[in-house]
Amino acid sequence: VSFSLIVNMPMEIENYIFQQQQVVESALRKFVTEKSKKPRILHEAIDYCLFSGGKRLRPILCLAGAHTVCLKSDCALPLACAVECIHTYSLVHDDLPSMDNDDFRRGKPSLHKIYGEALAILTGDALLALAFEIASLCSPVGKNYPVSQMIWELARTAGSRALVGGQAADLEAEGKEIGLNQLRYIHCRKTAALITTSLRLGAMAADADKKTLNLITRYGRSLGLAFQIIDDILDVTQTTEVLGKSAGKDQKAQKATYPRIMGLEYSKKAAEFYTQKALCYASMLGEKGKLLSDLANFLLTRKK
Ligand code: GRG
Repeated sequence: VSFSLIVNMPMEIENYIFQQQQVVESALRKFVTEKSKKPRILHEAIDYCLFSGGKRLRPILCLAGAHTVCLKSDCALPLACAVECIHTYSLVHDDLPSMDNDDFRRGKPSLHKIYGEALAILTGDALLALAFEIASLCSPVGKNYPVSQMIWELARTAGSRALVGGQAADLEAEGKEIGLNQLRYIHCRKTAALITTSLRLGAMAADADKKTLNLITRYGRSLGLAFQIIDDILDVTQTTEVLGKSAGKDQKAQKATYPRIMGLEYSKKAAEFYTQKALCYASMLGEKGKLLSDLANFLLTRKK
């Protein structure tokens, strides 16, 4: 798949995000429709969750990681689509009755409410496999980071030390009183890891030097923590209708969140603190850090 990703900077961050969303949307469509459409019901389910109004944050960050290194870079597109497939799979499995038991996602019935639990598990499994199939199509611009290294990093991030590990720790903490350190441990794995890897993979595909990659990594960790805290704040401040969250949440074991442990005001300060940290790393990138600073500021003030 080849799309023109040439970005003319400076550009308003909202325009950048909108433009990259379109790029990701068409690339994902292409990757998915290239697949055999049988079994029909499984592919219908894949379409349902992959094209249901996600913000495409992780793929945009992946592309932004590449654009930070080289504005004319379109090499990260398969990786961008791969991280979105992993993110989507994690949401589908997270919504299952045995996990977070959510009936709604993005204002629409969760996948298992429409297709049943068994098919939702299989859809998640298929998306996880699809992520690696798509990622393997990446052709990095240089020789510093072979595709095998990027696939290794993606696998580590999806696995027991990060995404799945964070989810397991989250489930274990359910109904218990946990402290800020444990909450941070969960957030680092459940949220910040995939966000950081998205940025890193984009930068690696564009052949970032070691110093740039290091700063982008630190930026990603802080941005990821800020993103999760903002998500928890929005959960409290936005109406359930706007967020499309399950109205039955109260009947379930409450998950630990920043606002629940520290209160809303402290949580807002924490989100600002981690965003400032991200901004600091972006500024250390000099002129080329502008895109990442704009993205961090945008995410801090997001409303959904
Ligand atoms: C089941 C392996 C497995 C992992 C689940 C992703 C996850 C871990 C749980 C979902 C619940 C949650 C609060 C996750 C933290 C990450 C997060 C804030 C996800 C929502 O991301 P957005 O806002 O989603 O980017 P959209 O809908 O825009 O794609």
